[in-house]
Amino acid sequence: MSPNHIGELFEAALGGNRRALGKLLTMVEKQGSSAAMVSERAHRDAGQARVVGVTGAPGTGKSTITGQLAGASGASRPAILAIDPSSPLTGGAILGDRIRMDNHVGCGAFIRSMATRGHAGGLAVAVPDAVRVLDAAGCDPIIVETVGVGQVEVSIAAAADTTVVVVTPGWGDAVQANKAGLLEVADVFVVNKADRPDARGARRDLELMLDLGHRSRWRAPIVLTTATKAEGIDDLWAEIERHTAYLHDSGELIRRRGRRRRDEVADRIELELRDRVHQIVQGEPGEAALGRVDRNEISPAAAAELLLAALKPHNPPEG
Ligand SMILES: Nc1nc2c(ncn2[C@@H]2O[C@H](COP(=O)(O)OP(=O)(O)O)[C@@H](O)[C@H]2O)c(=O)[nH]1
Ligand SMILES: [Mg+2]
Repeated sequence: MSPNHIGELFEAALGGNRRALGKLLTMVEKQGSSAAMVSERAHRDAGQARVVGVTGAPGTGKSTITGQLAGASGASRPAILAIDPSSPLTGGAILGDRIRMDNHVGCGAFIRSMATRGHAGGLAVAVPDAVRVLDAAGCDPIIVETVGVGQVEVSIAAAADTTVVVVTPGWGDAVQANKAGLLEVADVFVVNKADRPDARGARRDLELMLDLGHRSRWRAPIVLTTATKAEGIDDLWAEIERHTAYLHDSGELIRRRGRRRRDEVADRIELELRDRVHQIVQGEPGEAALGRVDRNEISPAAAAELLLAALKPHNPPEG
C-alpha cells in the first residue's frame, strides 16, 4: 500500500466514507506492513477526540450502555470500538454485540469490533492505533468497550481519557471489580440494571470502597442506569462531560495522554522483543544452544547469555 493511497483513504474517511475508514482499521488491526504508515499519518491529525473506555464483567450491560451513550452524546460522528479479547472462539458473541448495539444506536455511530489475533499483547498496540485512526478520521467521541477481566483488557480500558466501570446489583459485583483492579482505573462508575433489587446497596458498597481507597482530586461519581430503558444514560453522559472538563482544567489530560504515549511505546518495544526472543529460541542458534543444555554441556543461564548476544544492538539507538 503506497503512502498516496493511504492519504486518499484518510481523505475519504474524513469525509465520512465508512468503507475507507474500515480499510484503515483493518490495516492497523493486522499490524502488517502498512500499519506503521497508517499510524504515522493518523498520529499527525489525532488528539482532537474524546476517548471514553467502558469496561466491566461480561453481561453487565456494557454494549447496551455504549450504544446508548453514542446517542446521548448528541455528536454527529461518534464511533464505537468493541474489543473482544477471546475472539476466534466467540465470533458469535461479537456479532451478538453488534446487533445489540445496532438496536440501541439510533445515531448512526460507526461501530467496529476488534479481536486479538494470537496473543492479547497485540491488542495493546492495535487498539491505540485504531483509536488514532478514528480520531484522525474525525470521529468523536470514541467509545472503547472491553471486558474488564484480565490485566491487558483492564489496561486497554484504562488507556482512555475517561474510564467508565460498569457493575450490576448483587453477586458482590463491586468486590469482583475491586479484585480485577477496576476500582483504581474508574473515573465514573455505573451501577447498571437498576431495575433489579438492591441497586442502591451496590452503590453503597462502591461508596464504602471509594472512601477507603480515595486519593486523587477527582472522586469517581456513581450513576445508576437501566440501559435497556435508556434510564440514567443522560446523567452518565453528563458525568463523562464533567470529567472531561476536570481533565482540561486540572492539566490532567496532558499528563494522562503523555503517560499513555509512553506506555504505548514501551508496549511496542516489549511486543517486538518478545517476537524476537521467540525467533531466536526457535531458530537455529536456539536449537543449538538448547541441545548443549540438554547434553549438560552448558547451563540454561549460559545458553540465555549466548543467545542474548543476538538481541543486543551493535550501535546504541540514535535519540
Ligand atoms: N434487566 C436489565 N437487563 C439489562 C440492562 N442492561 C442490559 N441488560 C441485558 O443484559 C444482557 C447483557 O447486556 P450486554 O450489553 O450485552 O452486556 P455486556 O456483555 O456487558 O456488553 C442483555 O441481555 C441485555 O439486554 C438493564 O439495565 N436491565
Ligand atoms: Mg459487550
